[in-house]
Amino acid sequence: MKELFQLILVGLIAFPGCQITEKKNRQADQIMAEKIKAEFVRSWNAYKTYAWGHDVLLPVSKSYMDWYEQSLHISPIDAYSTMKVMGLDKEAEEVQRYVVDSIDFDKDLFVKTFEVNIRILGGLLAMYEFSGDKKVLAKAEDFGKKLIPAFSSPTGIPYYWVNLKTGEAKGEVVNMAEGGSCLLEMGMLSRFTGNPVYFEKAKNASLAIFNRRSSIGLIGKSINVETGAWTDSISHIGCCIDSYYEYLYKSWLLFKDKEIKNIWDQSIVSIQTYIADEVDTALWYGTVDMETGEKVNSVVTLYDAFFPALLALSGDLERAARYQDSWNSLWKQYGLEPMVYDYRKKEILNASYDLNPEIIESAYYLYYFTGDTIYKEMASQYFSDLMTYCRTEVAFTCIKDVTTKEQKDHMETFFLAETMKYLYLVFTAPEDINPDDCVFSTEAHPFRKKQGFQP
Ligand code: DMJ
Repeated sequence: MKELFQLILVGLIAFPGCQITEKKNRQADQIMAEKIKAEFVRSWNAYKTYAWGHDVLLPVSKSYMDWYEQSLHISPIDAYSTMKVMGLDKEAEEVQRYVVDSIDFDKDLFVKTFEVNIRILGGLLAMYEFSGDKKVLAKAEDFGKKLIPAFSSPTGIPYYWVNLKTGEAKGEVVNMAEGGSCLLEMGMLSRFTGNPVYFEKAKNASLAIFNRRSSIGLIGKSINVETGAWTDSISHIGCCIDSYYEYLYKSWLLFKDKEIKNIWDQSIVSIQTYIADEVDTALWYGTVDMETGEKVNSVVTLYDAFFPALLALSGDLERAARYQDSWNSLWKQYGLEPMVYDYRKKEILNASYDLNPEIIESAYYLYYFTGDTIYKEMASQYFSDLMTYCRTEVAFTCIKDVTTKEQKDHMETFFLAETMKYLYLVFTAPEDINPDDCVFSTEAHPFRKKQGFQP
């Protein structure tokens, strides 16, 4: 200890300038984190004022909408873990009480299995992990049980829709993200309840997808869950397949399942061999035929910008940095990212931007793993552009066209769950909330890695 003090003293005497710069940087980060938190609170208050009890805030008309005929309260459940990360305990407690006292999922509604799994089940599990409230776990288990009938297909890949009351499941064609992104939530439910069935169902689904891979190790975009036949045989890493890959690697980190790790190890080799696309000096990931690996097109969606984060997490910092550069250049060109883009033709195919988090998520992981301030600068730029183009009188809204910046009237629930959380985490480091201590779900709900029940 004495030696440490001596060292610090020598450092202070030798490099006083460094100390001052270091302090200034810390202060600047703190100011940014507080600004982001204040914007989160402003948006949350707008939700409470204009949309309380409903799924989504409409931040221009100051109104609300629900996903289905009845509300599932998606915004507050999705936002809770960000509140805890930001230290907003009063707000978080209010949501927790509301979930326990007033939310009943026993509703005769067909819901999208994938979407409610990542937003509602994931949100409830994070709520249980932060609060330790057994009543919250009971809600999560009740909700998880309601999703189980979705896995009753002949292949074990979940149906698109499931009825929360009757358990009827339907919708036999699903994409790979919808079919293969339940591992984290179902695995955490198994860990918390001690009942392995949830993880087993999710794992079967991922295995069923992998077992239908082509001879070159690629999977298609969508499948019939009853026949197991591919209904779209294009292959890529982006929208509609993305979180299938994300959940392979992340569930290895969380549950140490070697079979799943083996799927990831094989899949990433095929991805880098066939899907990676070098264009001049830039790295992109395009679309290929799953059987032959031949290029089909160079169309990407802004969801694909999650991939640098996954590359960084899995240790491939070089490709992660190169791919993030490609996305960052696109963002800089428009001040936001377009939803669909052709990187060879340099042409926008869908100009909307829905407050999506992926590019920010990747900046966060890259900053965390490299410490390179270039990623902090990127995040500052993204926040500043969100403030300029997406901020409304009361909250933030999606954009119809990134070239004109015309606004829509919708604040996605993932804006509170993911976009604001990752922005905040770039500038501050709450204890235990980082990619070493936890695994963030595809909706950015942090699940701690600490050893417990292994499903
Ligand atoms: C989120 O709901 C999740 O990240 C999902 O996996 C796909 N992307 C949206 C946000 O863009």
